[in-house]
Amino acid sequence: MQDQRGKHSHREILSQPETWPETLDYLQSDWESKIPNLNDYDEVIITGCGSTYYLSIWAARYLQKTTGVTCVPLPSSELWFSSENWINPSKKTLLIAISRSGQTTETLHALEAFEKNTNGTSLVITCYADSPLAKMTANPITTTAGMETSVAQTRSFTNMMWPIILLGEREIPAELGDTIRQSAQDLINAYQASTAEIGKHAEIERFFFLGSGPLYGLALEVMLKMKEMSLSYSEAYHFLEFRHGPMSMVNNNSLLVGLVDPKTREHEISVLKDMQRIGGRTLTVCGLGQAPQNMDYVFNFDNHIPENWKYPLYLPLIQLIAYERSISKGLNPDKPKNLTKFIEL
Ligand code: F1P
Repeated sequence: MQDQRGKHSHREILSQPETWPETLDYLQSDWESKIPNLNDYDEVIITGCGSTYYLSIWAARYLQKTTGVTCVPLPSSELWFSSENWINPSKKTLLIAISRSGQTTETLHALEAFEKNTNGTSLVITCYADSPLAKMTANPITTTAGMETSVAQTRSFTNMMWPIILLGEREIPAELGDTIRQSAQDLINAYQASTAEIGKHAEIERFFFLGSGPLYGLALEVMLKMKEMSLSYSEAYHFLEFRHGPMSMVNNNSLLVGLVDPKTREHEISVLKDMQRIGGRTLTVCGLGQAPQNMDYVFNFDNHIPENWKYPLYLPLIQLIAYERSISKGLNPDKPKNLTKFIEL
């Protein structure tokens, strides 16, 4: 009997190069001409739970960087229970509510609370067009190419990133679909063997994911993937924050995964080198030619993708590491321990 463990997760992770152009085509035809302009608002609140809360953290920093509008990420429960702590009634606010399933109770309540307590505007992003959350607003963004069977979010997460990038960039570069498909497939072809080597590496027991600016939200997401899929010791920090205490946990069985930003690359590589000196191994994820010699592992993605459209490329290979580790530990990444696809209260 063939081992069926993780077959959905594996297929869904590897399908990202094909699904991303589908979502970009959908956005180009249905949304590019009418995507809301964040500069029409005084501030933006972005909310979700678990992976989609971490997506919100990435989105808030990315959108504030690209539009200059104040963007605040919140767990849905914060908005549900204490919207008055977060919403300024004198300001014109846009709420972006993100949920793969569109069924998470907290996020449904968060949207209700927002609409009840403000006269703000809301925008829903979900993978399921027929979900309760999608039906709560007149015009949801439905990234249906991200629908998935596995419990841990993989292609759903990266497909829900594209509408956020469009909100910042306002238009999709010509031919981006083909370029991003090729870049993603090249990444997987080049490093899939390394993801298996790292995933199965018996001497790696602790994972630390480091990212700054928008990449901190992605560091949180891959930290969660490693926990959900492989029940591993896994933490996430802003890059330079790691020296201020958490580095005390680095030992010879640690892997430091650096999601390197070209702008702050020098300082970020310096952190990774410091961790090598105290026994940690390093995985550097960055653009071509941005990693120095003697980093233990390097995942380079090509520089042909416009800077602000690169973010989804940081995820598939680390999702594969979590998948490989799960399988090597005899687990089933499709069915993480104690977890369901969404939390219904
Ligand atoms: C949110 C979520 C997932 C988590 C688990 C439980 O789901 O917390 O992030 O991985 O599957 O549900 P959603 O609101 O994005 O559907």
